[in-house]
Amino acid sequence: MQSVNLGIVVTNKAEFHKSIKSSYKAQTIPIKIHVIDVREGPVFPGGTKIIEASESVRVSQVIGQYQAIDEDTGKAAVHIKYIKGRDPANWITINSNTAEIQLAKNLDYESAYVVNGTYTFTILGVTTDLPTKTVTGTVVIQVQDENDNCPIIENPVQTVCSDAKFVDVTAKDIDSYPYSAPYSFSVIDEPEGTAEKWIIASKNVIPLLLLLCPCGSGAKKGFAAIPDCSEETLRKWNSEGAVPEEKAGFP
Ligand SMILES: [Ca+2]
Ligand SMILES: [Ca+2]
Ligand SMILES: [Ca+2]
Repeated sequence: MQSVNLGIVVTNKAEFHKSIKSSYKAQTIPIKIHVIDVREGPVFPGGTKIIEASESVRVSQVIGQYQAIDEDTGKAAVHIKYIKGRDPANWITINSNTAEIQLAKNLDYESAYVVNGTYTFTILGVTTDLPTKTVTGTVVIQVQDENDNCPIIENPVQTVCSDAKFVDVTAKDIDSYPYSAPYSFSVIDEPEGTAEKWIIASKNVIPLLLLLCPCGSGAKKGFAAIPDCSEETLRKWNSEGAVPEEKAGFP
């Protein structure tokens, strides 16, 4: 709106004298208001943009665009450059002309920078004509988890005595459900015949193990290393009773 036309009339609040009452005629005084244009400058529509992107999105791929709007025209702002604001993990590259958002690094759902599945950074729009104005927009990336981490056995080396009835085996996986637990366990048949001796009773317990203590190293507190692997020695060690030093025939 460049100008506004108004009309006003003026009269007394008090009633007119009867001598002029009949002759009074309201006279409209026109007033024209010229509206002076003031540059509002650009704004990021909504102030926040939400983008969905998977962990599997490749580096350099454009995942979105967040252009500022010129409030005077309602269209994409011109005479503006875009730069990155706060980007805590340095994952983002901004195209200074188009405000396209590219990945500088792979998104990582498991990163400490991702909170409740979202990564937040800011984009700045700086006008190139004077007076310079800077506007800030916030971009929230909703990172979609992928199964990009293998589960690992939490206790890969365990030392137990040969009369142990079972061994607990647990696994962990830093992905979220369903890319972590529940797990599937299986016993590798190495050496051949091993798998037949083990029964996986539940998802994380392997009972009824026929397991001999490893020789030499690897013994933990509560267990002692067996000096050698001869069958005779193992048989003695495998019986209940005193520690090896007190057993007859043990060196
Ligand atoms: Ca990841
Ligand atoms: Ca993942
Ligand atoms: Ca996983």
